Amino acid sequence: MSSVDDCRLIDLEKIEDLTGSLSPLYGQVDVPFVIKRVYYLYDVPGGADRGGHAHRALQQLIVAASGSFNLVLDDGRNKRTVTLNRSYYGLYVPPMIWRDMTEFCTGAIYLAFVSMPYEESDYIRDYQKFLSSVHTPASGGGTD
Ligand code: T46
Repeated sequence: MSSVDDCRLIDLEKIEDLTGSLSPLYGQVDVPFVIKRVYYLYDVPGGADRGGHAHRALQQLIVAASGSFNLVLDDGRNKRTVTLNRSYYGLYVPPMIWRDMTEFCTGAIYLAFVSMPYEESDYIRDYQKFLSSVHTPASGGGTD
């Protein structure tokens, strides 16, 4: 079962010159999975909160491509808040971590590289179900 300590910041390469900065990212090199999908959140109203779910199997690398936001990570026993505000850090989040995204600044862009196509059945959106799943021995997240 994943723990919030398994969520780790990964330093991405930063190539900079007077005209700006660029960070390349390779699946299975910078992130420990094959990248199957990329999505991004934008036009999030300043101060808004999103998230409120866990993924049964999905792994993610999350980057603040612009601006800042917080990720509140919860493994069912411990919580940890990580602020992302630099585009050359990625936060790796393994499966079965409940996450809330809070305090988006105006103009923030949340960029995610993930290990699976979109599948609603991979989401746990009920916190009590999440707690039951992580507190059941040998649970892989179960089904709804
Ligand atoms: C995560 C947090 C931190 C799609 O149709 N395709 C997609 O690839 C995605 C990501 C979403 N959707 C649909 C599903 C929902 O009807 O877009 C709607 C909003 O998605 P969701 O509830 O997942 O949005 P967030 O911002 O709560 O969650 C997102 C990611 O989905 C999720 O993986 O961990 O950011």
